Parts: sequence; structure tokens; C-alpha cells
Amino acid sequence: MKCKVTGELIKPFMSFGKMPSANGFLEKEKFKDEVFYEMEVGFSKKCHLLQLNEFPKPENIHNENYPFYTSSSNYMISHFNQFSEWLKKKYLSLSSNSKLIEIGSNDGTLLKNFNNTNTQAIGFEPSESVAKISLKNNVNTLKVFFNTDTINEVKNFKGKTDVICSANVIAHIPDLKNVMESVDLLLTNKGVFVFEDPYLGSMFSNVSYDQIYDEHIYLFSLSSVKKIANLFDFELIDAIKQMTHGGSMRYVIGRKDQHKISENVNTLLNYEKENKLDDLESCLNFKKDCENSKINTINSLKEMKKKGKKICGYGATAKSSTILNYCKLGIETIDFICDTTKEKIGKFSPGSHIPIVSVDHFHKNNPDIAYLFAWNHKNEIFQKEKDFIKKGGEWFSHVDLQK
Ligand code: DWN
Repeated sequence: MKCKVTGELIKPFMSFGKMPSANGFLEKEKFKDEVFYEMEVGFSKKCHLLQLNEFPKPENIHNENYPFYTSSSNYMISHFNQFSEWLKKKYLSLSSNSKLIEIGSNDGTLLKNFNNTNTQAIGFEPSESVAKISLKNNVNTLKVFFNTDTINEVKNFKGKTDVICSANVIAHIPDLKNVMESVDLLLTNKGVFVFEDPYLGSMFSNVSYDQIYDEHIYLFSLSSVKKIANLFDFELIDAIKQMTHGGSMRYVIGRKDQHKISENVNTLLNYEKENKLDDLESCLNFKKDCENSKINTINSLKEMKKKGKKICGYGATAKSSTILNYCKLGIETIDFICDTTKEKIGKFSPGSHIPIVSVDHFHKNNPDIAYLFAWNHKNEIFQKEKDFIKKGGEWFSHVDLQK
């Protein structure tokens, strides 16, 4: 495989085996047409970037069938409200007529916070299903991928954009060079590119290997983001840890020599050096951790089944596709997965073909064990499912739910 940024040849350090598209929830009639790819992961020594080798075309994922809505979690709604306030205070307060672009604005959860403000905000969102909701929320939304061609649709933003922001999206875009070129064409001299994504350091320490799936082509660290930014005459000027999605990082990038570099950058880069996040060695350790996690998950679930326990899944996440297909779990182990998303209910999980049901079904069927696939939303879910524990139910996960 080749590094998608530097072009260097990379030898994949592990494979999770054949995988379907993680959000490809499907009807029974479509089982025979399901497409799989080999989920191999490599690490670029030149830009310290963990990346997938093969993956489906983004057009086959981000379309009218895309089933993930940012607003499906109250915690995320509140996170995006705080994120917007932070952007307003830190980067938009000086200009009375500022301009902001969000890449991958989903259902408009973040951009809604700029309605009726002095900021002219626009979202790029190619998934018709979620963009439709964004437009209903009165959020200015272009239903296209973000790239050097499509930014021509917002000519008045070229060289005049104060903030380009994004959350859980940049890791989805195969052509990072084109992202940086587009950012370069849009930002003012002092403008900033701010994005959040799951953090490599958190994935390694939690062994949350389910962060890797077709949509997450990259897992970033400060070290990789700094290298990529430098290739385009930009620099990493700040980085702030986030609790979201089980451990994410907010990266702030600006043009070279235009901003003071925050202390956070050095502190976190030192942490990454000490923990070898810039080295293939940490990837090889992670590989061993994944293999052990897989064995533990399979054995624990087998043990529960032997004892006659009824097991279900909670949260039909994209992440669950990696767990279910890597550990080869199906309906012999997990009876159903419940979820609040109406587009997922009534369908089956990709590859493992477990029925997706409503949360009401979960309440009525009294499982003994619930595999919390939406472990990143554990506080919100534990709060609303207190009765499950009262009735003797138990939560299970491959990650530590006590953390
Ligand atoms: O990056 C991505 C993230 C942000 O969202 C995308 N590639 C796809 C998606 O990944 P995911 O599906 O792993 O994300 P979540 O946020 O862990 O998904 C949560 C799922 O759980 C949703 O289907 C909604 C559901 N849910 C639920 O049934 N009850 C969520 C909550 C909070 C609940 O209480």
C-alpha cells in the first residue's frame, strides 16, 4: 500500500479481515449483494499517519442512505453548542461580519448555533439524508463533498473565510492534500482550520479498535497533523483533548508564522514521543492488544451463552461492524441490536446480519446482558437505562466501562 499523503510504500501492520461498509445496514433481500473489502491498516513513517489500505468509494457511503445523525445524542448536541461558543469567542469575536465553513455538517447540529448571528456560515454535506434535516434547520447547506472544485460554489468565501471547522469528518476524506489545498484557497491570512477527530492515543490506550472502519480512513495524532500541515505551509497552533467519541482531539491549524503556538502543542507532542505514537512500534503493540481483546470478547460471550444468558447489543454503531466482523459474532451469540435511528430499525447489521430493533423492543425483551456498542455514549445511556440494571441486567464491552 501507499501512504495517501506522502506516497511512500507502506507494509500493512495488521488486517481485521473482510469487512462490509460499517453503516451499510441492509434488508434480508440484499444479503447476497453485500460487498466486502480487506480491512488492512498501515502506518506511514514519514508523516506518522495510521491509515486504511482499501475502503469503499465515499460516494457509496455518503448519499441519500447515510443513516448517522449527529443529533441522535443529547451529549453531542451540547458538545457542538460548546464548540460553537468556543469558536465565536476565540476566533470570530473580532470580526463583525465573519465567514465560517463546516466540512461535513451532517444535520446542522453545529451550524444551527450560528443562525441569527453576525457569522455567515455554510456547511458542505454530501449525504442527502442528513443534509435535508440541516436545510430544515435553516442552515445554509451545499449538498456536495468539500474539495477544490466544489468550493467554487462559494466564490465569495475564497480568501475571506475566518474559520473552517469540522468534527468527525476529516478522517473520512481520502484526499487530505486536496483538503489542505482547499483550506489554503479559502482562509484569510489569520484564518484557522479547526477539526476534531478520534485520537490515536486514546484508541491505543483504550484498545478501542472499533474506531477503525471504512469511514475512518485515518486515525490522527498531533505528530501526524503537524507533519501534514507543514507540507502545505501551515502549522499546528493548538490542540485540545475532547471527551467525545471515547477520546478525541481538537486540532487548530493556521498559516505559518501568523499565530502564537500554544503550550498544549509541545506538551502533547512530548506525550506522543514518550508513548511512541510517532513510531511503528506502538502500532505493533496495538495489534497484539487487539488480538487479546478479540480472544477475551469471544471467550466472555461464550461463557455467558453457556450459562444460558440472553445477550443483545445496544447502539447499532458504525463501530460495532468492526467488532462483530472481526470477532465473527452473529445471531448465535447476539439476539438483536437496539437503536433509536428509524433508518436502521427493521434492517440487519452489515456482515453479521443481526436484526436492528427499537429501544422499546429492548425494554420489552429483558436481555440479561447488553453489549454496549455505543460505549462512547455510556453516561447518557446509563442514565436513561437505569431500570435495566435494577432488573438484573449487565452491561458488557470490550473497552473499560468504568473509566
Ligand atoms: O465518525 C462518525 C461518528 C461521529 O458517527 C461516523 N463515521 C459514523 C458514526 O459512528 P458511530 O455510528 O460509531 O457513532 P455513535 O455516535 O457512537 O453512534 C451511536 C448510535 O447509537 C446511533 O445509531 C444512535 C444510537 N443511540 C441510541 O440508540 N441511544 C445513541 C444514543 C446516545 C442513545 O441513547
